[in-house]
Amino acid sequence: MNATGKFAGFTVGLVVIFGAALALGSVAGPDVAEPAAHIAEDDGHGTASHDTASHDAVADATPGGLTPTADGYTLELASDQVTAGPAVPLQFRITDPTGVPVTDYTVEHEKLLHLIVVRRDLAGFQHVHPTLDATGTWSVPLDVGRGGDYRVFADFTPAGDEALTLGTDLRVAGTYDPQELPAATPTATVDGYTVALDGMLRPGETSNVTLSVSRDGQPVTDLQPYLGAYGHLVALRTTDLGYLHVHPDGHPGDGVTAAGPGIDFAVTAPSAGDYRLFLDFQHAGAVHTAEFTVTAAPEEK
Ligand SMILES: [Cu+2]
Repeated sequence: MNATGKFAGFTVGLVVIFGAALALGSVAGPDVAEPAAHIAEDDGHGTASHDTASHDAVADATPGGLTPTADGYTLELASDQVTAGPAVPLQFRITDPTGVPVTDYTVEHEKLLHLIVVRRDLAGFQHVHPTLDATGTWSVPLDVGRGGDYRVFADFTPAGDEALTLGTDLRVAGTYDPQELPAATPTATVDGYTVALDGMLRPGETSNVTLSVSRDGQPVTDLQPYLGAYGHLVALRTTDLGYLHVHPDGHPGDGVTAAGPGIDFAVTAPSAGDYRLFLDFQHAGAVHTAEFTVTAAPEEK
């Protein structure tokens, strides 16, 4: 099926659904803007329980994002093939167990949905926040300057349901220059910052990992909250791009958590092998992403 045909199907279906809802007089205007009340909850007392929940979630042996359908929800791209470019429009929707596009989401970390995109060789990582329209279609420009197969992860919580991460492939036509997985190193540099990783990943166990940020040899102690935390960590298993989204222990304003240089995470690697870690942090008004390769291996006895 070509892209246009698929998207036309979307639209017709939506008109029918909206028509039916209007006839019943029951349509509540889809809330496109992010509700301020939910943001306040996420910044406040709600965060502690959320962090506990996310740690429980990663303790599950199966990473997220391996399938486009889970718990009845499905991630559908309007088109699964695009041409390489610096701002390629991507459109998608999440359908619920009855096949209807989801328009109502619970804010997590200040956003209704987090979209992670990375090429299958783990190059070209991006973490973006698409906009939702009234029909349940999400839109965002992607920076896919090189060709290849990309994995698209939607990390979200449908209103009244559990958080989940769905994943699907996006084929990008263009020159493909596959990269070797960078070797495992304890430090990464990005935009003039050095990030040092302290800790080991152990398969099937929860490990404490500290990522410490410095610039020009000086520890950075004025990290800025980004999406309600001092750091966001995505770990992808290199064999299949199994997805772990890990939040730090503690949060800004809890009276305990320092604004750097160290950011502490509890990470549960579901199996032995290589992982690529992507740390988003904010300093001096800009967001940076540090990348590491880490090997999870059992402790030598
Ligand atoms: Cu996000």
